[in-house]
Amino acid sequence: MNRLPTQPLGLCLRAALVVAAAVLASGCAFDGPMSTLVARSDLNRSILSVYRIITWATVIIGLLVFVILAVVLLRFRERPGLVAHQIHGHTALEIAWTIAPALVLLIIAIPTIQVIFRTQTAAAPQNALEVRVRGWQWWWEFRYPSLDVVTANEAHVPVGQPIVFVMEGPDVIHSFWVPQLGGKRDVVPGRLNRITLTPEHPGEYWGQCAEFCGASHANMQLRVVVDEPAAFDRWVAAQKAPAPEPSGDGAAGKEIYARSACVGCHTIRGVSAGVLGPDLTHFGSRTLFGAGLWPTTADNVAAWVKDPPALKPGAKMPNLHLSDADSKAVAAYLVGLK
Ligand code: HEC
Ligand SMILES: [Cu+2]
Repeated sequence: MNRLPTQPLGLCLRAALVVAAAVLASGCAFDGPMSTLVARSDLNRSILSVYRIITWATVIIGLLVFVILAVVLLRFRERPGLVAHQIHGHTALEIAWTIAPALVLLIIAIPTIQVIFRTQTAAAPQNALEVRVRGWQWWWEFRYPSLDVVTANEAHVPVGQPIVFVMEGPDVIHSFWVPQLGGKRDVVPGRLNRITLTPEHPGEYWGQCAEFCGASHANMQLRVVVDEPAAFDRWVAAQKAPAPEPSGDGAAGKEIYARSACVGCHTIRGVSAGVLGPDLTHFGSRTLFGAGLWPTTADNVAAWVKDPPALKPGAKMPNLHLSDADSKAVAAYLVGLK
């Protein structure tokens, strides 16, 4: 029999690949902030239960196949004097290998269909808190109709209460996705999609637009902050309060804001009522801006106000050519809007 000569270089290469794959795999974080394997809501727990059933079913089938393969390879390996014995058909075997996969599919299908129905229910429980999610190119708006609160990119919700996120698409298709709280839901213009879930642990959960929507799709992040009920009530009260009056640099910034094009796109209650950009009434209370891209510091905000498209490709907020001094003053005003 002809055998391929063992190539030392090829072997080394293969060994190196295996080591590299192992090192890479060890870098996978199963509990990272964007991991779907961490269940922090009832919804994600039910999705994970389906993952688990499918993983175990495939692991068991995989092991079984490899064991049978090994036995067959060893028992029927080439030996002198061994002649293959031809048979034709085996009714019992054929029935068995038709029924077994059907059973496996049934075991997977029943919980999967149950969870699909459970996650697609249109009716939210009576005590659910409604959060209207608007996906804009390239930021998120959150409206709380029952609380009269509007915010952007950072939604707060209370732990233990059912939340119904209702998706509205003002421009193109986006997809709302907070992996630890639940699956993705498309945000489609002309449709109201819903996702209902009960957050089960306080914390800060990361999200990301999951449907390609243009230049800054990758920069369209969000946060859902799950608060204890008392902390949530404090947040609501603070958001409903009027915007604080600025002093010093901030007072000059307010004047510049009020006489610039800003007022056409942004709302600061009592100052302006634009609707094309994020509501800035309590901008300073959000830890990040630009859809999760930068910490809300005076320097970052000044850089943004000076030239948004330079910081975020395609940004729908134009460069208004403010001077350095004016950008700083406006930033001081905005960061003070706690
Ligand atoms: C043509 C409409 C438009 C004008 C004019 C405009 N903005 Fe914006 N602004 C936007 C949009 C849209 C965004 C969201 C950009 C993004 O995150 O992709 C935004 C984002 C911002 C943000 C970040 C908000 C957040 O929570 O992420 C700040 C701060 C801001 N604008 C301040 C200003 C100031 C100050 C002015 C005036 C100097 C101004 N904007 C003028 C549309 C506008
Ligand atoms: Cu997107």
